[in-house]
Amino acid sequence: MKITAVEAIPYSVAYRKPLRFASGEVHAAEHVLVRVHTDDGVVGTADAPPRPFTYGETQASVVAAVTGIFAPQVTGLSVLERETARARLHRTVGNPVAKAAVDIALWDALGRTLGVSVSELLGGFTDRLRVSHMVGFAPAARMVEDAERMRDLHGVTAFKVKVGRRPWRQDTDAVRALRTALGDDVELYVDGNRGWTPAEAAQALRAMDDLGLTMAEELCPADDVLGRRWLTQQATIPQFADESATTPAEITRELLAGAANGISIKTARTGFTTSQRVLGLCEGLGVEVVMGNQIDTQLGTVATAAFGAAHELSARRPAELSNFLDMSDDLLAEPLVIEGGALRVPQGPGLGVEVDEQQLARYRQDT
Ligand code: MUC
Ligand code: MG
Repeated sequence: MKITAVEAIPYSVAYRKPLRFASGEVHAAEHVLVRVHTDDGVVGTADAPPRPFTYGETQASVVAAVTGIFAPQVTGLSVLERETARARLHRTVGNPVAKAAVDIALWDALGRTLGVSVSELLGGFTDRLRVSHMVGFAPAARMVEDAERMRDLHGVTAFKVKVGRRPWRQDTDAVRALRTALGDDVELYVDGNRGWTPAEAAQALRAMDDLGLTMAEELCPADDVLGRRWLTQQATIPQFADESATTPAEITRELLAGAANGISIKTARTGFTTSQRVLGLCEGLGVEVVMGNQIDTQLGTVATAAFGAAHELSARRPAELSNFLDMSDDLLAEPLVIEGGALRVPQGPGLGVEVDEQQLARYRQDT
């Protein structure tokens, strides 16, 4: 059960259709595959998607942090010593995506060692999640086509629409076009990725008041401390925090300040061990969570699904699990399937999925 090595393998897989949003755009999954090896020959695996525009991490910085700092700190620990591993990782500030991947790979190794699914180890609440699809920036008609394709091919009936462009009317018009085309039975909510000022956000929310949105995520810059509080206090739908609330301490501050009333949990940035703390905090403070997407590959999606399905609170809302469908290829041996608007959590030991070594050899960038 002892960790003998931790690898960090940079790789790149292109997107067929890039995702565009207010803080950036992603054309290729330039990620890092993290693998934890144990002395029993077990290998735990996780995906690290660097997001420089959110956390400052890059593919090279994730490789450097994992191999240079974290691997020596966890090598020699048992895969059962997850709290010790977490404490050691947290001696270093920042680097959330690198830390999260080491944590998830460790849980995968633990599940494989015990022969149990990680989702069951974490809580085992359900074995499937309803799926929400993120619709990126495009002309309104193309955004409608994207959502209709997801509904027709995969039965998806919940959509997170990217907003935060200027002028804001192009976004409110696109959300209106989606509501008109998809009807009242689908769930729509919006994510601004910090694109609007509080005044723009308030105007845009008023312009969408009749569209039955269920929530709005991160409409304004995280540093607009009073502006975000002002917006949340007047909004008629819950305001969810994503980039402004990436640690338990930030989440506590945002919620107690009245600057948010829901939290996006991303396993890509808080792994499983810290995501459980985030979830407990949200439950204790009585706010909803959404399982968010960090533009995840299939492996990243499996981690989000394993965690989301493990607990009652994280399984309530549709989880953002579908954007891997826009990638040109993937590393997993068996593709994930979204059917009837839901994703079934893979059931094997650990995360229940295998990386295809030939695919990894094809896309890795370090050889
Ligand atoms: C989101 O919820 O903001 C966009 C960038 C990223 O890291 O995650 C996405 C989705
Ligand atoms: Mg977001």
